Amino acid sequence: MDTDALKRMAAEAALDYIQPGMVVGVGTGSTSNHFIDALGRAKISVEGYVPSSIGTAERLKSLGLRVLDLNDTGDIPVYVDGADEIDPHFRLIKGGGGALTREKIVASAARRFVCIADHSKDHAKLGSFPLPVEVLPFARSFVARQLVKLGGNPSLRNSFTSDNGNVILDVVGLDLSDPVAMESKINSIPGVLDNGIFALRRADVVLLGSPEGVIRRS
Ligand code: ABF
Repeated sequence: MDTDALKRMAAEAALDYIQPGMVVGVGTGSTSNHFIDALGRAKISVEGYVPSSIGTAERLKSLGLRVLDLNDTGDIPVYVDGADEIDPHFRLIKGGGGALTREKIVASAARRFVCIADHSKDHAKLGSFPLPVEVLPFARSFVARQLVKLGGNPSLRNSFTSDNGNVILDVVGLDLSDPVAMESKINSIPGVLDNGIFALRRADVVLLGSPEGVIRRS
């Protein structure tokens, strides 16, 4: 089975967590796109969807699904999104698609975070995938120097502006053996909006598409 089919399998399994009347947070990326398409087919009578990016909002709208503003909802019962890496404690690296800041906000507003991915995202520890850090353009060079002091090697993502008007530094070489500490340390650098470590708000449920079927962990 190809990777895309495995992503679709995980995305469709996430429908089990959606109940009528809910407000549902929706992630960004190719796996989340499969989830949106599955929502379009399932036609569950939810209250609406809070998107984690402009792209996700557009895809939801194109399928006639009701998009809500996070400022108009209370806490969200469930958030469904993909990841770039998942560790055994459900801590994640996200942000390969550049939507990490809004993704973390919606995930943090959610009572349950269901992470959907193909099984290649399952890792014994975090750190192979370059860590995305969203940075105010004004602070790019300063933040890059601070990341070097933390042991990282940052590079500017080419020709990319986030939905929030910012740049992304992709950082390799950081020691992520204590993901909570590194998440906090990076976010304390002035000029950093957020980084792609999801350890303070990790996933609650992980659904992995594999050739043997969907692996469910919670
Ligand atoms: C989003 O989509 C991101 O946080 C993550 O970078 C990416 C996962 O990519 P895909 O679903 O396309 O494999 O969830």
